[in-house]
Amino acid sequence: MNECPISLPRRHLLAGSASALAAAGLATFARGSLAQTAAPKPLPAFASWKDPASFIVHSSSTIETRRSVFGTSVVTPAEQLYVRNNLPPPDPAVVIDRDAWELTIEGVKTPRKFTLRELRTMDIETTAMVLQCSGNGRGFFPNKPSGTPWTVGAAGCVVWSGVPVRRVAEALGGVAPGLAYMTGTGGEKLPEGLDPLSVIVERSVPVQAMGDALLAWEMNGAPISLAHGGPLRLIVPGYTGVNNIKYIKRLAFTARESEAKIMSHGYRLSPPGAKGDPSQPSVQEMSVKSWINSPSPEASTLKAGLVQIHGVAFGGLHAVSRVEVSLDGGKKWSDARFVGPDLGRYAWRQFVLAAKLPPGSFTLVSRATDVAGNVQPEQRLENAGGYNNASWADHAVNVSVA
Ligand SMILES: Nc1nc2c(c(=O)[nH]1)N[C@H]1C(S)=C(S)[C@@H](COP(=O)(O)O)O[C@H]1N2
Ligand SMILES: [Mo]
Repeated sequence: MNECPISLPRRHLLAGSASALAAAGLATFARGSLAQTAAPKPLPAFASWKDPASFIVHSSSTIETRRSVFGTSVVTPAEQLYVRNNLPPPDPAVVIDRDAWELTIEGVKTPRKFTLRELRTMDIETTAMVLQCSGNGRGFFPNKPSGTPWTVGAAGCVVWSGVPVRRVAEALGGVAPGLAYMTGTGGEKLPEGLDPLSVIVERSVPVQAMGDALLAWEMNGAPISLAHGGPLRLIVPGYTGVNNIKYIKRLAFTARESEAKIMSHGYRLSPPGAKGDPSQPSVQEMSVKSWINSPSPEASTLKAGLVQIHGVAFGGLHAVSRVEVSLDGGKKWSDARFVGPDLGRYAWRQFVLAAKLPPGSFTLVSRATDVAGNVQPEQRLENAGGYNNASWADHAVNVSVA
């Protein structure tokens, strides 16, 4: 009780805090924090193990990676990966006794319940993929759609390990005939007094998406944290973030799409001004996209000379095959070079272009092409929710060189 918890001598703690810090040689620290007007929001408890300097904390459930933080070694470390939760996560006890987590499989010949301990006895697979929120890039929409104004940081490239969904389905006699969807349900506790369908996180994807889907318990070489959906998460490579159900408790092959609001009305591509409804296309597959991370828009004036322009590029459902970079906002383009290992069609690739920049102003943009020949578009597709922004023009980085 009398132990001083930090290394400052006890008498300094008893004095006024500013003078105590001055005595400890930390006066600038004290001044810095006093001068700060709007203090940045802290990380919430369930993500407190992350690196605070890497994020823009929009809210306790929307935490964006800073553009300047993305490195060039392909995989996004867990400490720097964005977080998006529509509901508070389950009790942390679920990631203490991980093996006891239960998942029900329905819509197969012999439906049954598995514990995670049982799933671990099946043949595993590992997949690298881009996890990207459907609303990444929403911050560039001029009509300011409601929702988090993410720029580029609601995305990361993540490696997942677990059992392939198709293997589990085969073990249970196969998907029952005529079922067109794979529906995943999150295991969060639902707030009381509300219609469960209005809050539950339940999403359906076309049944073909099961081909490369995983029931994963490991992320980047470690058990999946509570923040990222541990103990068990559905991974649907090539599909936007929301289709990758955290804390999955039910995986069902179904004749129809889920009637949960997050499926029927949320994540729909509706015209500006219109509300989402089941007649509008659903936000599911990702498309070809790239952006420059360095120099970042957060950087101050650059020094004239050689600059390594680097960023990330991915094809969504397809592998990315080419990235071009322009220094003049898209008039002239040069091929960039891919850097580092190719982790497969669903992962992103890092690219770099070395450029000698004289003093002046530059608009740096990148444009990716996938193996199917799809080229990243100049313009976004306008929609009320601000989804699927792949516009290369929107992702431009303006720099001044002196
Ligand atoms: N059970 C459940 N799964 C979920 C969500 C959620 O709120 N609950 N959010 C989805 C959304 S909108 C996104 S963008 C991703 C975010 O994944 P991350 O927090 O691991 O980055 O998880 C998806 N899966
Ligand atoms: Mo999302």
